[in-house]
Amino acid sequence: MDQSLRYTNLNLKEEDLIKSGDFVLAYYKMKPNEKYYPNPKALKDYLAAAAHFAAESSTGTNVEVSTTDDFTLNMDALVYEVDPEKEEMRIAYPVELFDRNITDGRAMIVSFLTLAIGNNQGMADIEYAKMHDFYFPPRFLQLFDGPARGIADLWRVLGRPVNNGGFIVGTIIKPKLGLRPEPFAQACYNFWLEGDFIKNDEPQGNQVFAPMKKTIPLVVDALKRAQAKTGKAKLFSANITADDPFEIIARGEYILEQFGEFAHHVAFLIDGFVGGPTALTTARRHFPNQFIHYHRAGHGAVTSPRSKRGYSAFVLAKMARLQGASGIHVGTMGYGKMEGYKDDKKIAFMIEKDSAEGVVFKQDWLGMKPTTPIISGGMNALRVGGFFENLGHSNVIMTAGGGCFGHVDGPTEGAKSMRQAEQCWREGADVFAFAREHRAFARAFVSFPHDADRIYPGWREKLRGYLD
Ligand code: CAP
Ligand code: MG
Repeated sequence: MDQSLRYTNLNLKEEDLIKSGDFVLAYYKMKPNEKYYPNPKALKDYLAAAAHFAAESSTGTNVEVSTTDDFTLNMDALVYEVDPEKEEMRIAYPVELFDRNITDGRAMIVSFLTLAIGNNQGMADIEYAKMHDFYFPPRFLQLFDGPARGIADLWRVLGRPVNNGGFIVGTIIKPKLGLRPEPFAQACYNFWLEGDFIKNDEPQGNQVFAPMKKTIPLVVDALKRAQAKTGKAKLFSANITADDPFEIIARGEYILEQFGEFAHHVAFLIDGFVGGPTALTTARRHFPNQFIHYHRAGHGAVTSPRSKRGYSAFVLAKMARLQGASGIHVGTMGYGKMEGYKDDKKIAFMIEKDSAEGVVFKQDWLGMKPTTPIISGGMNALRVGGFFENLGHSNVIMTAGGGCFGHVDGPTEGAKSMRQAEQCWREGADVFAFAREHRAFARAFVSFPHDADRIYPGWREKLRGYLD
């Protein structure tokens, strides 16, 4: 059934939709299924597919229903722009479509997902559809929690300026799993002698070989000893992800109790993609004083450019800021081990600025606190310079697991090599001249020779005598 008369209106102008403040806008790459629409590049067929997509994403189904009344028609999502050749469509969703809390009237990402990336992902007549950008109008944007804490709170704990407080040297305790409490805490201590920030790896929690109630007290002890030894504050991002919100709360409360006077040194890690908006919001609302660290493990299933369904990493990051993530992993923009691209810096800009150009929509955040880009995935001292050259600044958290625990001289020197690498970039120094003066950085060449060959050809000759 062709529903395009009801669910499309190509006379609508995007600037008017934005000016009205009454619509959430979404931009998709969509291809109709040729079995249902023989000419998917033809406007008529493309509109028919887009109309069905909009119907299933708002007020309709695949047939007319007798109960539809005039008010219902006001709630229709409307396709207002298409380009069949480029497989692009834009849909305007009336703000009133989206669910609101009975507790405080606020809006929820889970409702945005259920509609805008819901049944429309599995429709027989749609070959694929993927959201690449969305826009929230002011009156809807303000219904989201946004971050309570941010990198400024971490810089404050570290005793740094709360503006441009600089690079936070982080790691992930590796191996990913398998360390029992004592070696885990020892790894923390060794890194903290030179590093700032440690996170649990995304699956680390309360495994039977490393019960949280044995591990966390030892981590607290390691933090105290490292702070005493270095005279510097140290940070720990503790994973509290679980299926049950009450478990999330129990973990967080236990950890804060154990950290005691240093509870403000604790961030809470939530595996936000697999845990979903409920997990993130449970942490955000129950622990508003803590930095909420959004790990996105699993996101590649839908965000990868190889996936033509779901939504992009850019959309994921925008949703994370709305949910209240203080920081989210944004990838390494082609400089690390995970798939990523230089242009992914658009993700970082969108979540840290108060107004930013997106893929197609400009988004004003109206003072919502920023979400800090967290850089992770195959990073080591040799990859740092290129990354920051692309991003343009180093006011981020970078967590290097293999980059620190794979350093030939261990995690203390690994942490030092990361800090030296950022300093080298920030000072615009010649890498080889800098390496000759900074041993931990020089030893990163020995630690990661394949990277060294690729990034700094001739390094063996140029650093001869400085590598031992
Ligand atoms: C990195 C990491 C992170 C990934 C996540 C890992 O370890 O801890 O989870 O970076 O990817 O388990 O691989 P390494 P992203 O530093 O040893 O690579 O940040 O892109 O979400
Ligand atoms: Mg990890």
